[in-house]
Amino acid sequence: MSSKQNQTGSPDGGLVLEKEPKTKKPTLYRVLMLNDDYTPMEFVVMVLQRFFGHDLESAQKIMLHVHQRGIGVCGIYAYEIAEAKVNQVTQFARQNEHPLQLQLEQE
Ligand code: TYC
Repeated sequence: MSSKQNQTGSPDGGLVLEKEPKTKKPTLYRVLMLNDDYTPMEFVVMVLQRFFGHDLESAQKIMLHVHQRGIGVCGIYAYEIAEAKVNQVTQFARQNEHPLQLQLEQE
């Protein structure tokens, strides 16, 4: 057998290279936050830090954007995670008697 061959007799050992990689990227969703007239700014900033992992500066920036423009992006996640964030934050806001609303949007 030549040094370039192996037991299958072909140079690549019969290896079939996949045309497509087996891993597929998940469809991503934006978690959007809506403005309202009642939820305190400090509460929104705290939510952005606690549930979406933003630091204080980033959370304040997003909160002000939503306050001024009416809507903004909290984060981008696979569907199950995005949906869980919406449910957790909505529950937390209602427990604290705030009308804060979130939406999902496919990227
Ligand atoms: N508009 C609210 C206020 O003036 C603050 C606010 C910001 C509420 C962002 C919701 O998603 C929101 N207290």
